Amino acid sequence: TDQFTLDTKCGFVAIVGRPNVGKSTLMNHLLGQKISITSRKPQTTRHQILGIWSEEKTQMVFVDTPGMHRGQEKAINRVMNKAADTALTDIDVVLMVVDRTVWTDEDQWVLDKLTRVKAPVFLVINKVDQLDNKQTLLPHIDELSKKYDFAGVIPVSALHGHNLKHLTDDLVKNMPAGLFHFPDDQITDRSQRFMAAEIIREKIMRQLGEELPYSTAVEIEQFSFEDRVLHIHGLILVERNGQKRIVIGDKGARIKKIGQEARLDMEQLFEAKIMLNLWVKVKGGWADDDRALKSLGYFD
Ligand code: GDP
Ligand code: K
Ligand code: MG
Repeated sequence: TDQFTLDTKCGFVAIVGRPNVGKSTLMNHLLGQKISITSRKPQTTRHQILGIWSEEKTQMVFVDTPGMHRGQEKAINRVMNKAADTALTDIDVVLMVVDRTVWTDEDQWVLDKLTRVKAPVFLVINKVDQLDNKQTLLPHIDELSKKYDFAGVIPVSALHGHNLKHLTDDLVKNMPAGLFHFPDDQITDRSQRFMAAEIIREKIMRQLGEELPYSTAVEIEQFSFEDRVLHIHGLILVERNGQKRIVIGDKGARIKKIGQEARLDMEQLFEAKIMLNLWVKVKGGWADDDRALKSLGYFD
């Protein structure tokens, strides 16, 4: 019999790049689901998140990484860099994402880290929708192609989904034979509780001023179904009293808006009616405290 003939492929694809080039947006669009939170602010992604893409014979497991960056001062930065490094072992393809026609020192720093990776590296030039002059793209692709022996250089718009089919086809070709690692209807390795906390954090990142988002964390205290309604209690942790006032806003307007937007995303992702309650609590210095990070799930 041919019962043992392996006709499926499965592999891991790491998405790397400096902060804000669109790694999480790319993963979400490849999956057709919002798995990883995104915002205009660097360091939105704090955790390594798997996004699982399956079709009949192929499964690709995308690893969205916190952006690689050089700042090591705070514990949270160390953890984020470690997560990005870990993503480079045991992977079959690397997608290095860059922004349009700019190549920065940080891009070079990321590329230098990739020289020890054995897997093929595809360069994804993202945000081409923002190019004023499309003529600059071809010479730029030529120039970047000389920097490294890339398996391919692919211009895309992650936000608008341009050219992503091309990218997916190239990736599928590079997947090794193997059994699926996950059930074909699973889209991420993270729990629904974790996803709920991330959605709340995304709304905070998007709605609040520059200084605040980095000193915020979210804990889910309750996540349970009652009468077919999903009841979620989220605790927003900030470092100072002033920050608490900002998150709550004038007569509670800000936290209400954060809650409304988060609830809409949750209803879509969990396909359920949601009752969401949010609280804000001051918990000093959590971003620089390994123990606090551990309790929030930043360490395994
Ligand atoms: P990451 O830090 O690399 O994960 O970047 P994000 O995915 O969080 O994206 C950073 C910002 O770039 C967000 O505001 C995205 O909406 C935006 N962005 C991502 N991809 C594109 C794109 O293809 N075109 C445009 N115009 N914006 C994009
Ligand atoms: K970002
Ligand atoms: Mg990200």
